[in-house]
Amino acid sequence: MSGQTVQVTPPVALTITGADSGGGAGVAADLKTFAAHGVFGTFALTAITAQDTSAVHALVPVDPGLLDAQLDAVLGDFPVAVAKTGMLATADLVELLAERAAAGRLPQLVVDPVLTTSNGASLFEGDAAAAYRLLLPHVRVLTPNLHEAEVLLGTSRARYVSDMRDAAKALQELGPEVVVVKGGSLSGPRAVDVVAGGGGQLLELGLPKIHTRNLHGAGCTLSAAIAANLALGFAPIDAVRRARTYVTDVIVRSATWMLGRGTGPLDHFGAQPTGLPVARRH
Ligand code: PXL
Repeated sequence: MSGQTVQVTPPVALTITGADSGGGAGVAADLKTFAAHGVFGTFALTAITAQDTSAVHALVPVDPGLLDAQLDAVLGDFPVAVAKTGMLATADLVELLAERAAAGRLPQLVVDPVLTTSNGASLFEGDAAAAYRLLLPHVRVLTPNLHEAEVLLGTSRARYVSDMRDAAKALQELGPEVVVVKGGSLSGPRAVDVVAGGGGQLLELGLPKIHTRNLHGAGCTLSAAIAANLALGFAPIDAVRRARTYVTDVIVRSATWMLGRGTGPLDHFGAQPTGLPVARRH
């Protein structure tokens, strides 16, 4: 074999999401998470936002034709193992993706049905429930937070883990193989996620809440880590467990970061390399 180079194809994931100019969420969070897992990341942008750690100052969705062209380019050239969605911006773009998914073009689809930023700013225009219901039959893993679960189901405010169990089961009936209802916004010392898996199995996964000002992009990071683990060959429930561990580590490591005046971003790659200037306090 002397003189010959062995060529390898790394696992490839595709994220379909928005651009956050603050670098903390959306495509930036997803590509960093893929890279941290050794997965090659490709993307199709749904929207550009002018955004920082406190607010969304401008938001422009892409034209459906431009989203389609990005999907054609990536899916035509790369062996995409997993596709994931984040901010889809408009009901029109969700419907376009539902058509592509129904045609079998979005493998092992992970859907994070993003409707707002972590600061509560709206990132979606149109009837989210009607549009997402077209996409859900083609979904491998769905990761709503409590608010998103309520919007998709048309139910009122969840207060207890038992409400989350009901929501996870009801969402699973709309098509996804696995549903992860994220309960971080419920009061109490623990962050509990309810996972509806195959065969009607319901799991409650709890972790102590971490006190930090830096959670911008945590939802994107969880769903991207699930997608990365699927691309690496893990089964959905194992991918969810591994992704939760990754996100928890990242949040713990980022708690000392001081970036921006609002909800700060996450450190996807661990401690800062030595020799770099230390971050200044504002
Ligand atoms: O924090 C969620 C978020 C904010 N901004 C953009 C995003 C997302 C999640 O996908 O894409 C642009």
